[in-house]
Amino acid sequence: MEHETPYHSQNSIQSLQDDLSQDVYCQAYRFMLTARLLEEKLSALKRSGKIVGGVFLGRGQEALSVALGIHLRKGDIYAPLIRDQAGRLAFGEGMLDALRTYLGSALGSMRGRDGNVHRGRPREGYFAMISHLGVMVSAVSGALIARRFRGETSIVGATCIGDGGTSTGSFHEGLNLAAVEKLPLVIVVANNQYAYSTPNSRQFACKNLVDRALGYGISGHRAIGNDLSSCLHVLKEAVLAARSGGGPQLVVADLLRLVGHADHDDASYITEEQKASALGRDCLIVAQQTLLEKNWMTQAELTAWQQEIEAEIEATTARVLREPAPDPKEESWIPFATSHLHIG
Ligand SMILES: Cc1ncc(C[n+]2csc(CCOP(=O)(O)OP(=O)(O)O)c2C)c(N)n1
Ligand SMILES: [Mg+2]
Repeated sequence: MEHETPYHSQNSIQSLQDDLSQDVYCQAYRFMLTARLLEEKLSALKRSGKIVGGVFLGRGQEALSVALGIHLRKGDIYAPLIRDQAGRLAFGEGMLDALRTYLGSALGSMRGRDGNVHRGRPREGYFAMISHLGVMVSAVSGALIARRFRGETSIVGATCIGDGGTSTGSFHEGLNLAAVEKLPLVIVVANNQYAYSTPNSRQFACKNLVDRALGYGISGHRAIGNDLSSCLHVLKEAVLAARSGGGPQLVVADLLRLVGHADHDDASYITEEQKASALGRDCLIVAQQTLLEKNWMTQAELTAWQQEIEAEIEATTARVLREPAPDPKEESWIPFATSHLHIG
């Protein structure tokens, strides 16, 4: 039986460009472009044998990722996952820290001891990823309870997981706890239609993942995942609602992952029909078109940004490649697990 959804989603999903701020849009676009170009470089470094371990790309998901990161502020908790390079940059991570972790530099935030996506600064509320499935939902919920014990208010904790992640026990436990405790938690689901190669039809039986919000007694929102305008609007609304006492907010955005799960996956299971549909539009191209149509940027300015960012990526990579690797004899390293106990 179908139920009436109490979500603000139906308003949000329409094209909400009217009160869109040019500054925020341009800033968000720059983070998206930086993430895309940085990940292209990381992919090349992986192919040339300079990066050990997995390189996961956020291609096609940058608009959603940046929209969350840009609406968080200092003091908030952010647990980015494997496709969140854009959100990480928007939350304040420099590309230097990203490259240092991927390339194993001793000067990075993980001191070369933990690689790639497993990077963060837990004491600053920027969590290093444990797993890209549901577990960060529980980690952020727990951290929000700790913050509440300390009397901290007006903060938000957020993470962005995949559709596959919503099928795990940790997602349900973490979200249920957050709902009961009315925690200021924002969970963004990047519904890219596949959990690795398993299609949604074999993953969940509800009509739309946002319907799950009803079962938990929390607010649900829908966004158009490859439309930066929609993502910015919906995330602004969700983060504000959580910050002002509205309890957990579930945001579900439909999109298509424009790459495989990782570099070993050719994504041949994504159908041609899906790629040709509205879901398959590249969010970066959509954002570029909006910038040009609204006369917010010229083609020359877009090209100049691209050149500037490429030059910064090349210079930062060269710098990091000259940095030392960790010394196995060094004993001052605080084990990763212990550093996680000191939240905030
Ligand atoms: C705890 C855990 N269980 C299972 C896996 C195996 N696994 C790798 S990817 C994946 C599906 C992820 O799907 P989704 O969250 O939709 O991510 P996507 O690749 O689509 O972004 C699974 C089950 C894992 N890596 N970790
Ligand atoms: Mg998925």
